[in-house]
Amino acid sequence: MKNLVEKIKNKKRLNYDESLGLYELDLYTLGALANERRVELHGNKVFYNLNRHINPSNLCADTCKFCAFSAHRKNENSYTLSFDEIMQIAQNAQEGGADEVHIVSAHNPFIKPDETFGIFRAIKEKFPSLHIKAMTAAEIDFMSRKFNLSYEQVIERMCESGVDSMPGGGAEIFDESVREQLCAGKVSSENWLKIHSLWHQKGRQSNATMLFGHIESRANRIDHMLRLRGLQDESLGRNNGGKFNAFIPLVYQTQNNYLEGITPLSSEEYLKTIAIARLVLDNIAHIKAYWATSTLGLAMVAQDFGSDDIDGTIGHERIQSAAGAKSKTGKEQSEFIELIETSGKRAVRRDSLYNEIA
Ligand code: V47
Repeated sequence: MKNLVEKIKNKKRLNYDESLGLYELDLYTLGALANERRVELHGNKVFYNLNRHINPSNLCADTCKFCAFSAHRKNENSYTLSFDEIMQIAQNAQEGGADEVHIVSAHNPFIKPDETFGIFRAIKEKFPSLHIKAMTAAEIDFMSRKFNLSYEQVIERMCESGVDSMPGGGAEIFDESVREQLCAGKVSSENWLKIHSLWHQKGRQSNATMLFGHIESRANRIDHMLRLRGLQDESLGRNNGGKFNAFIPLVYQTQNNYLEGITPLSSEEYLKTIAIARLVLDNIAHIKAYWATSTLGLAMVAQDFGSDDIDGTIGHERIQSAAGAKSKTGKEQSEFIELIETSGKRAVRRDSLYNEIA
């Protein structure tokens, strides 16, 4: 353990065994090491943004066991927002001062690519100041298979229609055997990484998530982080601006889905994983404690354990709140600022690519 701590202090890259070994450190030693790295990178800043989530439909061809948001066609709770409804949400977002719309849909086979791209184009034309963060790699893979388009073609159309960056969803856990149990039939790990790589090759930026606290092991989490670190090395090596901006560990929410008997993740395990992410992902600038899955209180504590971001105000959150998270109604900027400032840190409103907004 002494050697491992030395290696971290000397900023040496950690291998698989060393990364996994970090879980054996006590929480406070680990947290202090991660905090040191966080302070070097970001000082006492805590980043947040003003955003609005838009989920055009919950009607889904896939049946991921962890998901409480998706609905089958014959389920009376299934919905698909109209073009006008989506435009109205975007207008409200802009009028409410949001900088970003985060648009993620279930894999609805009845929505044609022209409709999806038409919405992005219309939002960009009418509200050019809104950054469009849209389409997970899982959605891109689904559209590609369903409508016979290559990944390159889907990505080209995203760029043409005004999508600015990609969200990090759909990554779940990369280990193939766990993935098979959780979300068989959805985008493979290899293709999730390939799609982000193609996006980065265009000089574009994206995020990466990891869903944890279900049936995965600690080793699976480390494997997940190392695959992201590997891709980020390649993307940064191109030097064209394409990269992952943030790593977002999502705490699995346990209600209303098809995974049974899962003990909710402890706060200690959450904080250890945030700290380990900060130390292992030496090439990803930001570690986001997404308040919707961790609670805002724990997201704030995570700011002393390696994280530097709490995500955004959201507006109306549907995915995690369907599975029990207390995130349905979003947050006010004033609450973020008050919490961050009273914790002795500096609240920094950012845009979607981490440029600071005065
Ligand atoms: O990929 C689904 C997750 C994700 C559950 O890029 C669940 O800035 C917890 O990716 N418990 C979508 N999580 C959300 C997402 C995201 C969120 C915030 C910011 C960004 C970003 C991306 O939601 C899915 C899936 O892993 N999810 N069900 C659940 N029961």
